[in-house]
Amino acid sequence: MTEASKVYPPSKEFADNANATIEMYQRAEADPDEFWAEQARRLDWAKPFEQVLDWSNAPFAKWFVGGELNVAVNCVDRHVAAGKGDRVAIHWIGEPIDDTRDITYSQLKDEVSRAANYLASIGLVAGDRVAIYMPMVPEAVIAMLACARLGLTHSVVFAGFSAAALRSRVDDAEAKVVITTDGQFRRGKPAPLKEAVDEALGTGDDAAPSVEKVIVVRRTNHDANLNWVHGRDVWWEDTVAEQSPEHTPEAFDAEHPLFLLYTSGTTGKPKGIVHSSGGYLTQAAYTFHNVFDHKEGRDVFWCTADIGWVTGHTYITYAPLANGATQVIYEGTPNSPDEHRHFQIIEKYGVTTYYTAPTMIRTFMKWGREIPDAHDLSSLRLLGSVGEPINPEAWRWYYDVIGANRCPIVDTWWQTETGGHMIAPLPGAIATKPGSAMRPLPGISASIVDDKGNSVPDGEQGYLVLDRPWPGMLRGIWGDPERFKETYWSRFAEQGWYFAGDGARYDEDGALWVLGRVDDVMNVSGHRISTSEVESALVAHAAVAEAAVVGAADETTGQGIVAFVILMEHATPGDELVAELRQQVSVDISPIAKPREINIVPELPKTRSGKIMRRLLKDIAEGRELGDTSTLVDPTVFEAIRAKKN
Ligand code: 6R9
Repeated sequence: MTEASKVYPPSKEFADNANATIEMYQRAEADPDEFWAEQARRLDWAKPFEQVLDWSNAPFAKWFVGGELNVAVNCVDRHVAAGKGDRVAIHWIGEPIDDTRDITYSQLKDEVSRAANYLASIGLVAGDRVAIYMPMVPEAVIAMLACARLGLTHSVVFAGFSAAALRSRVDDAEAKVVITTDGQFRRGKPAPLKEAVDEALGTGDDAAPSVEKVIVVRRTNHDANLNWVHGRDVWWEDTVAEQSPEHTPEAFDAEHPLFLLYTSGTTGKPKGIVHSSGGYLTQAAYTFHNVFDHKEGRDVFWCTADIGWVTGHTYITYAPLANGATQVIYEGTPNSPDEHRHFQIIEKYGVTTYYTAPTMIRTFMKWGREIPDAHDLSSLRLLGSVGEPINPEAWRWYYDVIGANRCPIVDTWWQTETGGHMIAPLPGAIATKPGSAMRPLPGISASIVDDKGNSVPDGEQGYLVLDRPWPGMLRGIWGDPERFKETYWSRFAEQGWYFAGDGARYDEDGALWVLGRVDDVMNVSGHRISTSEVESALVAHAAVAEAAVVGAADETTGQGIVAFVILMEHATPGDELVAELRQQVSVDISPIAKPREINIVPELPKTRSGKIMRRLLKDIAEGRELGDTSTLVDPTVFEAIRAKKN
């Protein structure tokens, strides 16, 4: 096993000052309802809730029954009212150097109020849907909060998605408004964005039936006037910016749908995951405070995600702002203009808490430690990881090189569907282990079971299930309650458990290892091998920067393991290296896990959220036509991979 038995306890200093305590686990276990009620009181309620959880119509949950709140007020106004209006909420950093904006909580309140006033003025009412298709500009967060303020349900569509992807999401949600920008910066160059909206929304008979208005923020000064539809299209600068900064908010029911976020399933069209207001914000606020050990007025938080995926929703827009945090939002890519950009930002803004994905860390490893070493990163005190299992090799590099052996790493397992962190170490309260998400957070209950729902012994792989409801849980799939039940609740219907779709195991010390999607668990000659375990073994070799592994159909063994690897700059490709890599896997895991095929490739296909699209690699490995590539950052990567493979 590529599994470090070494445990990393927190430093005494960190532990002494940590927000979280070990006692929280017991307290939550003893009375989960009371524990969650206590967490909900982190928020300002216009009307207090009467009941913590109503699970009588499971799996349709109601949390904080009878309570009313305004999410935007909780994220913005209440901090201003508490005298923190001059605190910076957002250090916004544009991709072009020196294109920056600092936005205080007072300013944010004015901006959100203006946007809310405009959206109300065009007739939108609570419950209407608004699509947001924007790059990482402050107006994206402002637009989300303006929707929340009015009880409009937003649906953010990642600005890297195609026009077709946008259209299907707009139609499914019947969005009345689309908020976008003229263009966006991509690796130093401006690229059009409004054009994609025009293409998506169509004209004449083909026009998206629900859309009444398109609001365009000026970002790149692209000539967005080209296809301007009079009556439909307006500039943000001419409309929102003209509004009054005063807006009186209304409170909404705790269960009011705050947003939809589309996520792709294994089959079929994307699902619009529905999130609530009170429960979602409670979990966001609670986890941010404890998992990121947030110290108000002192920390500078930076989550490198895009708002187009759930990490950006929860840990850029809602959780930091609900906690009155100061955060960095960066518009650009990590190598624009060069590979120093992230480290320059950490240094310049004194970032204390940095939250990114394993793929980013492996990319930094590939670029070499000289780059971070050239910067003063001593402001950092906590590091986070999210999105996929982090291989121990990358964990240790993150710990040593970025964290200078000083910063706890929180490996946070959660999903679009869970709303916020679910399995992660509480820093300062428990030790960490490279590659393990450690244990469910206080208030969260998970188990690892076989097909029939029996707990599997420690050390063995099983299915990860959540056996108790939690406040941030999805409330459904937009417009499709049957699919909601079928996708998440049918596998263990008898027990009433949520099936997460991930494989996991507990190790001998009781630490939980998430092994990736169960569809990523391969079956080779009857042996269950996780793609991420083989990837970890490959990446542990000094020549390998990044690896992706898929199970390809094999006549004799059921599945055969096919690996795609990116080499370190200094490595020499060739048969000898391939033999070494196979040997490495054989030694690290077992000869059964030895890849049938190792392809050395220049790049891997990834979504903007940093996930390797194994489904597509599988298509290549099995010699099929490629499936849907619409969610890829750079679909041309395939040409390069195919060229190498053939
Ligand atoms: C937040 C987010 C969810 C899937 C999830 C799992 C994988 C996320 C992980 C992790 C191992 C972690 N995943 N975090 N696997 N360790 N710390 O990523 O949401 O885009 O919905 O993906 O990502 O497979 O089921 P989402």
